[in-house]
Formats: sequence, structure tokens, C-alpha cells
Amino acid sequence: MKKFFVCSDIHGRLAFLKSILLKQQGLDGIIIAGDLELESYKITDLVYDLFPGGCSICMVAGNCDRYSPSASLLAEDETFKLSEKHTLLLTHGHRYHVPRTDLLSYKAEETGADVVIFGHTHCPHRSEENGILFLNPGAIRNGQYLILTIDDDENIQAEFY
Ligand SMILES: [Mn+2]
Repeated sequence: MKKFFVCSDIHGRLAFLKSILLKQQGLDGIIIAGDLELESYKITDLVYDLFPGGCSICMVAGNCDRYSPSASLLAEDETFKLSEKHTLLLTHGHRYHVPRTDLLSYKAEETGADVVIFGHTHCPHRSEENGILFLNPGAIRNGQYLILTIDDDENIQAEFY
């Protein structure tokens, strides 16, 4: 089984992110959909401190990240394999007019992704269209995040908090 912590829209609330990450166990990865509004190395430093055994991190830049030198260097879209069968497209979403999913679904098709995670709206979202699962964890600055698990049979489960 694989377990991912998914959040977005930190907007500078690093201490708050820390308080939520402190309660997490058994994570295989941390996925952040942009609008950090803080230097991205502060997040990687935090994760290395909290998870000495290691935990991979993937994050993208949002529309509010252009003024933090390290965050502005993050890509705006990332695609990677979550498991043998599932591929993720991670993006903040402002360039795809979220919560609309039509433009996102074109991008997902182009990249071969069957799971799309975005943020920006600060509203939790889950929908499924043409075999693509769209998820928005909401804003962690408001205490919202999600836990994404993929079991050994490749079934995806998304639990909103
Ligand atoms: Mn945004």
C-alpha cells in the first residue's frame, strides 16, 4: 500500500503545516499543489526534520509563488507515477481555470495521467470524468488536506480532512 499526504495553498502558514504533519505516520510521499507563499526549502527542511527515515516531496508553484526565489523555481506542472498503474498530474490550476476540469482533462490526456491534483480555489473537490480522477484537497491554511492511498490491487482512496 502507498500513502500520500496531499495539500495545497499553505500561504505562508509553515507552523500550521508542521502541526498537521506531526500527526501523520507511514507516509510514502507529500504532494503540495502550490501557493506556498514561503521558500520551498523551508518545507523540505521541515520534512527532513519530521521524517528522519525519509519521505519524498513533490510540489509545484502557484500564482502566489513568483516572489519567493526558491518557490518561483518550482515547475508549474509535474507528472509522475504514483504506483505501477496510476500517473499523477500535479498543478496549482490557475492556468487551467479550475474548478473547471475541461482544460485539465486535455492536459491529463496529453501527459497520460489518470489522477489530477490541483488547488487554488481553497475548496475541496472530487470528481471523475472519462476515467480521470480530479482532486483538490482544499487549503491547508484552513486546516483542509487529504490522504490518498493506493492499495496493493491499485485501488485509489481519497479521504478528505
Ligand atoms: Mn492560488
